Amino acid sequence: MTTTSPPTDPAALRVAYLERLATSDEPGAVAVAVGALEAGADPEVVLLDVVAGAQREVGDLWAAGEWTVVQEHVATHISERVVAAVAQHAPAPAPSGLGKVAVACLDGEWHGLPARLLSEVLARHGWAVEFLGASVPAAQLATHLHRAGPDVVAISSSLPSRLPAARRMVEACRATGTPVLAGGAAFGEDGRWARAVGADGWAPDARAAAAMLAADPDGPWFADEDTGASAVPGSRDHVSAREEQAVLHARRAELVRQAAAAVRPGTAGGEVPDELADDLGHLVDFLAAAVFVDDPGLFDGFVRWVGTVTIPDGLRAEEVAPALDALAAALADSPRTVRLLRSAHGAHGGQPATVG
Ligand code: B12
Repeated sequence: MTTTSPPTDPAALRVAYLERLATSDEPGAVAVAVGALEAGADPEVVLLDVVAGAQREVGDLWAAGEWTVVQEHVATHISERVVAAVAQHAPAPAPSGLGKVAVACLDGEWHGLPARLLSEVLARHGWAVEFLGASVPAAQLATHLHRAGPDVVAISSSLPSRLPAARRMVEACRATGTPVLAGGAAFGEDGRWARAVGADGWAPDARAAAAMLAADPDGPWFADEDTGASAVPGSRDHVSAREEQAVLHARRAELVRQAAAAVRPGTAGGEVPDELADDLGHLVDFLAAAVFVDDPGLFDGFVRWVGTVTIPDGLRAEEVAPALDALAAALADSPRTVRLLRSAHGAHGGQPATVG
């Protein structure tokens, strides 16, 4: 006897939804979501367990090389439309007076859908929400906060490499006196890097954020003054971390060329394939972010990830170790950075080349 799962079962809906994304079937994807709502599904479940759940799987399929970046783009566009269809079919209630929240992605952060999902959910919990979208420059955000005067600013990022930008955004928001709530994969599984950049609070997902803001609409939400970073702001350690991060930032293009020449000698003095330059650029950006928050775990995590991703012409698993060595040789004057590069070999399951 075959058992059919109820029309509101999130796991079954996610499978059906992903099938629609896989065939670029926008009307079909909208029908899965609206059908679930009509069957009594909670809009939050459709947004967070079906759409967001499927989007994570889209990311894994892309990283595994099973889906192209174009398929990911088409799927994400359809998911944006489905989020709009859910909002139209099951509108959020009028704001309940809890307050006003502005939701913005960090400068250079193009993952707007996570922040959009957060905005939809907070609106359902009675907040007056302003969604400011992807890649918002910190200075413009501060001007907007002065003008619009929200009670809370929610900053979003999916890439830990954007943490230096997060610090700039927190400082810009702090100058307006607006409490800063941070979230998204960029800030680490336990939010430790939200502390490190000085945010007033962090939540793992939209549900937790809504619950936290309902319990305490004003913040700050981090209980203690522990910034989580081992380097006390202004201390020698902190300054040297910022100096080494600035070196990585300033020398990014040159370091990418040097690492490319080391892993693919044929590119020396010539063109570096875009995908390889892109991956090596991310390697330098994640290294700079790890130096910035003084956490080797951040860079080790990226090195483990980059070794598993199959991007045609991108950095190959066997090229990671020589790239780490080339960067260590080029950055010999940055002791903290070299320490992270050497420890990352372990995360990649290898040994650093003996220098000298
Ligand atoms: C769609 C997508 C894109 C789209 C984004 C378009 C859009 N409109 O969002 C585009 C094409 C722009 C893109 C680009 C890139 N992407 Co992309 N992307 C994705 C993908 C597949 C889905 C994102 C999504 O829809 N998320 C929606 C749901 C899933 O997000 P969520 O995290 O659950 O959101 C919740 C929480 O984070 C939280 N939250 C989020 N923000 C906030 C804020 C606050 C204040 C709070 C409290 C909570 C909170 O609440 C949300 C709702 O519950 C992810 C896969 C993934 N696992 O996320 C990869 C992914 C994030 N991308 C990745 C990468 C590498 C990139 C690129 C660098 C690729 C490249 N080489 O160019 C670029 C970087 C561009 C940039 N600088 O931003 C990697 C990151 C890996 C890593 N090591 O960090 C991922 C994980 C894919 C993978 N599996 O490897 N990407």
